[in-house]
Amino acid sequence: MPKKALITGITGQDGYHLSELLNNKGYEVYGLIRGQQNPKLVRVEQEQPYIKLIEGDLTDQSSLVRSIEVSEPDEIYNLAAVSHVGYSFRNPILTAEVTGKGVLNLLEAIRVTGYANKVRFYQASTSEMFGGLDYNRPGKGYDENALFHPRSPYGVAKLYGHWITKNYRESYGMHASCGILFNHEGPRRGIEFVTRKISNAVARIHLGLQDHIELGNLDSKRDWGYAGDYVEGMWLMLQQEKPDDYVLATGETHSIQDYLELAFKEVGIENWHLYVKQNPKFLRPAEVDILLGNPEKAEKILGWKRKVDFEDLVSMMVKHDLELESPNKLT
Ligand code: NAP
Ligand code: F7E
Repeated sequence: MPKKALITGITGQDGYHLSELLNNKGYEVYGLIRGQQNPKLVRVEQEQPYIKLIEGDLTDQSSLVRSIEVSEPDEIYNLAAVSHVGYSFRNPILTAEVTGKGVLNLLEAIRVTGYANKVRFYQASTSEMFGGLDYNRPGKGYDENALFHPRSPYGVAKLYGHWITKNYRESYGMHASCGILFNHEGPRRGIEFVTRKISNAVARIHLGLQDHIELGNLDSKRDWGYAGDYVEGMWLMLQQEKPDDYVLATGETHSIQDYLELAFKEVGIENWHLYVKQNPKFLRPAEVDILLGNPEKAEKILGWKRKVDFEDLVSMMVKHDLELESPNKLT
């Protein structure tokens, strides 16, 4: 019998990569999809016809109960969230409902359906829970024992999701693990996130389709890896005998300016400053200045290590967008 996995957030970046990984491993993959007219439904149906889609929403507990009854999963990966930090400042209550309380809705659905001791559960925790302020170990980076100090409604909601998952592990003996993932990107990244916004704009500038890009804070630094590597770590967490929490990161940090420099170089432009304008619209009420992760525990226990480095990530994203935006593309 093939293993069965239920993935929430199936239409997102990680949902794409994780379902590909699990399908290749022979899993039967179920995906929760929300909304009556979700435009991403067509994309999933065309590109990943093997996914069995179940309608549901993290804020609607009855739909979560049904999704478990229908899929009878061995593993559940909770990737669904309001995930954009800037958006969470403008929509903090929705963010709390989905990204925070949504996790409880799903854990309760697991408990009331009698799956607490039958299923393995993954919660998508985040480096945004650290907040970049207590960066007191320069060079070493945040590990699983570092202090949390979230700096956005998103980070605060994720911290609730993190602790309620740990609480269900301790209270009901659930095999529930949290992956504290640092930023991971790739061609499937939403256009509203800075790396994809830049790679897409660089391609369009090169092709003469736009003449500049508007950005907010260019000084913040992130530990950027490739999403395809990180979903492997999620799966490995659920294959362990004991549930636990793990940081997945590259152990390197780079600024937005570093990313801009490499992305523009990819199309032969050395002086990227000429094409970038700062727009206060993209600044946040509070910023996470620097994130650097320490993945030693995941490397030691899970045998996980990122494969794609920063330079290759930037190059991969720009090349993809050049192809996507090219008027001569074959499709
Ligand atoms: P993403 O591309 O923004 O995808 C988010 C997914 O959540 C989408 O499929 C979206 O569905 C779904 N969703 C939103 N609200 C929902 C609701 N009320 N009910 C059900 N589904 C809902 O995010 P991602 O980059 O793949 O990240 C996956 C998870 O990891 C998220 O929880 C994110 O917060 C977390 N995370 C991401 C990173 C990163 O760097 N990518 C790092 C750490 C943690 P629609 O298509 O219907 O909008
Ligand atoms: O911003 C700055 C912005 O939105 C990165 C999510 O996946 O990773 C992601 O959150 C940095 C910030 O990602 C623009 O101020 C400048 O300092 O790409 P981002 P994020 O906020 O790090 C974490 C780990 C998650 O968990 C989240 O779900 O870039 N920045 N100018 C900009 N950011 C955006 N989006 N747009 C700009 O124009």
